[in-house]
Amino acid sequence: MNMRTLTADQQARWAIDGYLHLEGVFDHQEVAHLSKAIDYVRTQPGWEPMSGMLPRGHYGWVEKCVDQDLSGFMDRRDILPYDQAFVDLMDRPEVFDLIVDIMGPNILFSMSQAIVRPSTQEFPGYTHTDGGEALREIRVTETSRPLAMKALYLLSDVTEEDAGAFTVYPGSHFRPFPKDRNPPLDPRSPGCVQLMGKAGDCFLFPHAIWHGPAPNYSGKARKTLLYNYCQLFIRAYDFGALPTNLLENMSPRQRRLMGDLGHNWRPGDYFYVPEDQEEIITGRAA
Ligand SMILES: O=C(O)CCC(=O)C(=O)O
Repeated sequence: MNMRTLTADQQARWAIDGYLHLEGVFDHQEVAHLSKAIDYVRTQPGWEPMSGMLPRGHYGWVEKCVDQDLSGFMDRRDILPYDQAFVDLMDRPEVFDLIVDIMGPNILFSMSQAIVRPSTQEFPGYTHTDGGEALREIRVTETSRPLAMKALYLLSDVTEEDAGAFTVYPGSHFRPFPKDRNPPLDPRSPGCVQLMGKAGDCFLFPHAIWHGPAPNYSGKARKTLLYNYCQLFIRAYDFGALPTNLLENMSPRQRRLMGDLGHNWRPGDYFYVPEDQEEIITGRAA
């Protein structure tokens, strides 16, 4: 099976700017389905940040989202169990093929997330790298594969400034960033770009680029899905042990992406990959 690869133009953009914009990955129907699935997630138990109760970056179990208004804030992690469409999105070819081209085949699916950013004057946006305190200190060179990267799917149109856009500091994945500046650099500081896009578009970016959500003063909520991939020897964010309940309904490739190597754990696993790793990830094993 031939997988898609980056075009020469995409390779240059990835190497220089540090992100890619893929237009029209979902059609209207899919956007509507995924958007409804997010509304459903809001009513269900799951993992959410617990402001003031848990440290930054940690998620706790809630019975449902605190805000039941469909346009209110929600940040839900580990969304695969809520809808088969969320599982299928793990290796959707138009996007996944490019991720494999960028990262190579020895990868793990490490996080799924649904975020709703309401229109509000209260939230100024923020800028960060992904992966916590240690990963923030690591920038790989332009000839290296990334340690981790994300696909961000827009489920709302973002076609004007300060409407909850995904923002990036282009090229910041290769440079020291003035992260201790006071006040901190944010989505409205010079050098930051608010990326416009339509519902159904996708942005790809590595963990090391400085990025984050812009404020949303648009009058309407902005919905996104985020899917994170890392090298196989890195840990997943969303589960400490294999989520065996999910594996049953997954394809061999999806199971491998979850970290199911096909045998019980033994020393060396994840660093030295199974012999069929490339076949499984490229779909040639099916
Ligand atoms: O767009 C958002 O709401 C947050 C996206 C982001 O910064 C991230 O996934 O790290």
